[in-house]
Amino acid sequence: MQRTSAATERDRLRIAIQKSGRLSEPALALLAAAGLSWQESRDKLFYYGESLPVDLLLVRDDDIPGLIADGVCDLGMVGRNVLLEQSYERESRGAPPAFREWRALGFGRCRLMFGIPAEWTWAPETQLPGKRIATSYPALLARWLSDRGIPADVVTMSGSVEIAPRLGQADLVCDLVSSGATLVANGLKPIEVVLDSEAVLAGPADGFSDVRAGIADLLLRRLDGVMKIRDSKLLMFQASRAVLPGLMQLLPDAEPPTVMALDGHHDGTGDVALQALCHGVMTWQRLEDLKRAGARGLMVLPVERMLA
Ligand code: PRT
Ligand code: ZN
Repeated sequence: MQRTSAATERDRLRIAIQKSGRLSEPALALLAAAGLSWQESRDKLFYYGESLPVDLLLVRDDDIPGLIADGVCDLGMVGRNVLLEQSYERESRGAPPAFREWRALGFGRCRLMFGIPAEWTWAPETQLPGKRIATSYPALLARWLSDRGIPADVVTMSGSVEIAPRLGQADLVCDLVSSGATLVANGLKPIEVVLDSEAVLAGPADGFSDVRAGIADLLLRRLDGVMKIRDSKLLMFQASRAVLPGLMQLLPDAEPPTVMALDGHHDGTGDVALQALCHGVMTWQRLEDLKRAGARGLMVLPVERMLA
């Protein structure tokens, strides 16, 4: 079942996803939501597509861009940080572009940031020259530095970057951050975003010219549909008309809302009930912000299907 020479395989699409890590589950969930189902190989490294001719290869995330470049896989789901790092690395040695981001997937969000000693006040142009910066993303960091003409030493490390300053291997770090807790626990403060990252669908720099083009098109359309509705919620609340502009500012991701006057207030001044389809994640924090801004009786309803 598992063919080894993918380069000769032209009738099925093969997607690389992370075997075990932050991106594994959400990648599988997204593909499943797009209607894909599989038969797993015994070693769980290869999933044979049943509902569509789309197979999965489960690998280390760092291998994904290379697998696309080599034609072993057609597409991959990988962090933008990994994809861009390897693109810049290829570029720096004059290799032609072999992969690019096809879609942002909306999960695995994080930021590549500097982590500096807590007592520093950030002044990169004057502070960084001659400093040693530990990172697992040397090409991304080198580009950031050279864009600003800052001569600093890039110390490449494959893991545990955050402890480098304590061990005296570096003066500061440039590392992935989500909550920032790891940096803070190591006496560093996160500052300056070098890259905003999330999982992306990566594909070859050029599209496909055989039957895989049609399969990839179908898959992309389904993924777009799933992503559009994934975080969408119907938000309902009441408020006085006077505070509506302020409330709408808190809802930049909302479609134009339906606004209904509540009984006895048809003079354009009283209270309204409002419903709006929101595409961003409706967190408790956002609901609390809306409440503070004057929304009452807030309700968040799931959206099952949408046909525009
Ligand atoms: O084995 P394999 O090589 O496949 O896995 P991996 O260990 O390289 O990858 P994994 O699963 O750790 O991360 C995969 C991808 O998830 C990364 O390339 C990013 O695109 C994305 N991602 C999202 C993150 C984080 N969030 C994140 N927080 N990757 C790493 N981290 C690290 C961070 O650097 C810190 O050390 O997690 C730690 C906790 O972060 P804080 O800021 O919340 O403390
Ligand atoms: Zn990795």
